[in-house]
Amino acid sequence: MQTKTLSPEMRDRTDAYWRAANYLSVGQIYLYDNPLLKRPLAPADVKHMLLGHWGTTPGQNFIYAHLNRVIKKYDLDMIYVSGPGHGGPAVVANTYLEGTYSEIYPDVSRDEAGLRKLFLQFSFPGGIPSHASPECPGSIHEGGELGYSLSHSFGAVFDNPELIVACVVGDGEAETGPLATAWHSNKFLDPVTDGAVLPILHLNGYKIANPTIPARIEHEELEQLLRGYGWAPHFVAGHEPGPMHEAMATTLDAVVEEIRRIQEGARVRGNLTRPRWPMIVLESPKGWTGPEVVDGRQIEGTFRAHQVPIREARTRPEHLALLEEWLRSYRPAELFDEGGRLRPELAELAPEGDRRMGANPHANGGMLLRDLRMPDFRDYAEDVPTPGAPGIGDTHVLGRFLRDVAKLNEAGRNFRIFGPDETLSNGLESLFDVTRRQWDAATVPTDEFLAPTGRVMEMLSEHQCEGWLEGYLLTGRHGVFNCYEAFIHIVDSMFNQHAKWLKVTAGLPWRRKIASLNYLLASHVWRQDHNGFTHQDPGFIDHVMNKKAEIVRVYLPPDANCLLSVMDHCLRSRHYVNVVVAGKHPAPQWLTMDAAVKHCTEGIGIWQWASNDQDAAPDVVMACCGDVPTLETLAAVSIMREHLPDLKIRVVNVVDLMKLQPRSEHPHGLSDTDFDELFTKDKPVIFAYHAYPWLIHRLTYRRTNHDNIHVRGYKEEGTITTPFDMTVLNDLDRFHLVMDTIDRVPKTGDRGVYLKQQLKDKLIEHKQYIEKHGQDMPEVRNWKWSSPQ
Ligand SMILES: Cc1ncc(C[n+]2csc(CCOP(=O)(O)OP(=O)(O)O)c2C)c(N)n1
Repeated sequence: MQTKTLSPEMRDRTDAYWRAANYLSVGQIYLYDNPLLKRPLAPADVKHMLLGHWGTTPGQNFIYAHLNRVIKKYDLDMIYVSGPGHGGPAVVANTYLEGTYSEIYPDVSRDEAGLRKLFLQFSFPGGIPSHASPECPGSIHEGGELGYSLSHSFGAVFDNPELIVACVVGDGEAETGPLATAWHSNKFLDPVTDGAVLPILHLNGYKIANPTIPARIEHEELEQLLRGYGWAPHFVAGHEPGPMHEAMATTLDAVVEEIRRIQEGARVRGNLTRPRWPMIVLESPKGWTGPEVVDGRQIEGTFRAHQVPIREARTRPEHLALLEEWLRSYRPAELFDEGGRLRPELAELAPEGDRRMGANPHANGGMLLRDLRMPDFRDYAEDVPTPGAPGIGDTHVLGRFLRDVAKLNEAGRNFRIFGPDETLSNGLESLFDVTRRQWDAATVPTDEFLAPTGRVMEMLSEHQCEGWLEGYLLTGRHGVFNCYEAFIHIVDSMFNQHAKWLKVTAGLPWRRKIASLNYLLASHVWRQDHNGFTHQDPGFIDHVMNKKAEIVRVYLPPDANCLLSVMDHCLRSRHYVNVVVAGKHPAPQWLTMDAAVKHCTEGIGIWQWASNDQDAAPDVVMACCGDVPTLETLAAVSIMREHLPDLKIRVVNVVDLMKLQPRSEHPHGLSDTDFDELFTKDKPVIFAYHAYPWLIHRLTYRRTNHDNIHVRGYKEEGTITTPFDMTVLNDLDRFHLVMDTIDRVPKTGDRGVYLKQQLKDKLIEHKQYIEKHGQDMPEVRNWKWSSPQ
């Protein structure tokens, strides 16, 4: 390398800083005591359990040290995302070296005692995890589950024009589906209003036990692949530290200047052609600077460097000697003074204050979070003069509200809607009255609603939508993910990781709360008219319910006014995952806005206008949860009130699913007294539920009347058919609900038996009718609730 970006003195100091980070990383994995190696390493200085990932760590330390240099040189506002976040020792070491770690955890001080704690706590009971976990300052991405680094990074830079996210992508991680598609994020970035992502593909060649694909294709093939994704890759390759420092420094200067050129071109000169953003491919040995050979087997530069290269240092003297040699190869006495403090000429290489990547407020997004400006959701109310008034489709009503949320926060640039090509399909078309889908690729005149800047982000990848939104939220903004109910399962695992992150950060006082992750699941199981069986799956709720009660909330508003009230609440909430399931098809409306606000605030309640048990104990409780189950329940109630007038019926509607759980399990849970009052201690409960029935049993199994709760829900029967037939296929229809009641309430007597016979006949009529006419019977289609006199 002929370039001279680094003076020899600067190169040596950068190398020393890197050695310090490497030393601290090895120390974290191995050392129980003797942190500065002031005496010969003894077996008792080594931890019993050796846990952690060395392989990725020296490469990340190298990157971090060089990023520090460009942050200082160009005064960059930069955060670091560690895709291979299993390299926790690297981020911990670097945030310690720059001082942020000790500011947050004063006990882990910048001296010998602090070093001992730093080493001991890592992967140790009562200590910190081995990943770039929430406990680690500067991290918004744990990287435990690989694949999301690039989408998180893009989420972070949307609407953050000054921010650059340096995103290390593991070459193994790059094989995952979410990461592979995340390269396309560059077609959505607006160089004027958004910041920049600098991907650094860490080509260290190996995963846990295999080579990586990007490392085993021709150089040209990799370059073409990345160019094909629209990037301008810069390669830094080698293993000799000296030339590598020079190459990395030169390359980083070039890419930072290129990013600035692109941004200036767009912002100052109005250049709107889609830029080819720069990225780096860093090709360095896995386990770089670690032991070359252990027990006759090559370690450095192979997959064997992935975790802990020397495993028996406590018990085998030759391993202990190797470990000591490795640690001493970093020459700790040159790096830290007698007291264990990083020498000042190295300490000054780190940026200062908030420019340190561990202290950058973007990585503790709650610090930057501002409330949304909210329109009054009551202004969007559907007019409901009487229960059963016709509605245009609940999400369409919500769309008008979200449109104005988008409008009111346009200037604040802190609210976005994400969806995999479904914002229109899910009924949120009103958004396009005021904003566009952000899109930086080519357009043709027949396109709709595309613009370089906009509040709606659509890419046909649920992973991207989720990852972008998470990155957006984690850096202190707000958003909604609208998705077909069935396909939200694609991000089950990403939801898991985010929920875990929220749980852990909720317990860290220095981490500020962030806005909730709001899912709007429309196009739900009961109304998949175009698509049928493949699109019918309400199981995301079951999945979500496994997570900590403090974090998850599930709402099934029965109509538009309830949906407005629920969504207003969700958008104002903090640090939750809110799942809201709503319909988009024209459907009857039940509650005035005033009633809806009360109902949603309570989360569950008796619908007095539909019940007739005010002056006597009910014979049956008809419970419902979800828009279609509510419709079928009310239709069933109307049949019973006409044909079985003596029957005392109580209608209970559930908006907030968590109300069903005991209070000891969920903060929203009803007390046993309240539950028993609503559902009685001994009367049959016919429960029509939106999703898989078992969940209701799971939530209520400790309640007094549990044996008497009979749940109807989706039981995996579906196809392309009429809306009513979907409920029939799953025994959730009004006729089945009435027949269930008759079976369980002896009081219905012979009248009940005759009614049951008529309803069985009706079900046959229904089948014959739909097979002939291709739509539901008029009495079903045109059914309306009429309040009994
Ligand atoms: C989605 C996912 N699948 C599997 C794993 C298990 N795993 C942990 S590290 C790793 C290899 C990662 O390789 P790479 O991204 O190249 O990182 P590096 O080599 O830098 O450690 C695997 C497969 C995981 N963490 N996440």
